[in-house]
Amino acid sequence: MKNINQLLHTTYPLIQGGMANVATATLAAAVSNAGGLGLIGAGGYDAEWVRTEIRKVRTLTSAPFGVNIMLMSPHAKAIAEVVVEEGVKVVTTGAGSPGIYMKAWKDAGIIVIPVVPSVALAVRMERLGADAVVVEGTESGGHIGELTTMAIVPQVADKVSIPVIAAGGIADRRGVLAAFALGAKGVQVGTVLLATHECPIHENYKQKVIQAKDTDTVVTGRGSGAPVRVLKNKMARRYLDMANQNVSLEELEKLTLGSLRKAVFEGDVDDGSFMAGQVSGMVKGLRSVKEVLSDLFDGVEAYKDTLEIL
Ligand code: TUI
Repeated sequence: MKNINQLLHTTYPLIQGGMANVATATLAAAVSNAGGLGLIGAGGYDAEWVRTEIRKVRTLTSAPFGVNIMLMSPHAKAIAEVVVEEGVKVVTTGAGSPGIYMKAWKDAGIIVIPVVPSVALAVRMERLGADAVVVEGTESGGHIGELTTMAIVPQVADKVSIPVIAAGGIADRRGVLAAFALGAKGVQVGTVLLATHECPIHENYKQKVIQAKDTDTVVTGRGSGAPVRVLKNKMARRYLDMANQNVSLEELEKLTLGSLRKAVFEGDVDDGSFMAGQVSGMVKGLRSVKEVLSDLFDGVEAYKDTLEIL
């Protein structure tokens, strides 16, 4: 089995999360230039936005990068075509099954890495021809599944023969080593990249992550079928109040992405939706992306023989 660095042509076996509205060409290029795989997060944007960002990232880095497609987006189908047209090498997907796009992507030679929250989905993705899976624990920020990284990663690793990349709850070298110990061959991180100089979000968002303590995230929308982990604030409380009402998935998506934009662009601490993972409490200050990646991987090689990694 190829390791992640061989598969993705990276220095570190690390993928950046596809964070909607956050993961622009700027962040993707910073992560790729630092030795990981940067991603453009298509989120709720349309296909032409994604095309522009793909072209922009190529002006900022010659290192490999990918595109994350949020499958609940009404633009998913058009974006699925744009990644082929633009010759994107790696696609990750979230919030659904990429089954209908798989053949076209594989025919185009794209490396496809779906993000999954369960064994059943991981097995389905392998059968569909996925090259690897990101297995995302409920510690993550944004749209999440039910299972913790600790519980789900080894269960998936036991059931698939493609490489497993762990996500959720990873913010420093201890998390990376834990992921490898659980059977992962790489990691995906998001929250820890929010508080970086290169991350193109409002200063208030960065400060909220830095100031958060361990218990400062909450999951909204559990009852609606689209649970989303955010930092606690007035907006989150309003969401929780909506839990007992019959809010449609479409409506929730609109509200989620609308309030996410308020957080990302306006730093609206009351009405914004500050998606972030449980490791926010470990993020202590602003750093460069390069510093974050060094902090995640420096010294990990010493465990190479024990953990069969890298
Ligand atoms: O997708 C994410 N995280 C996200 S997406 C997002 S934007 C959003 N907007 C409105 C509502 C909800 C989200 C913010 N954060 N992570 C990957 C992930 N994928 N987590 C869970 C899943 C998932 C869930 C169900 C993957 C597949 C799946 O399949 C269901 C099926 O079709 O069988």
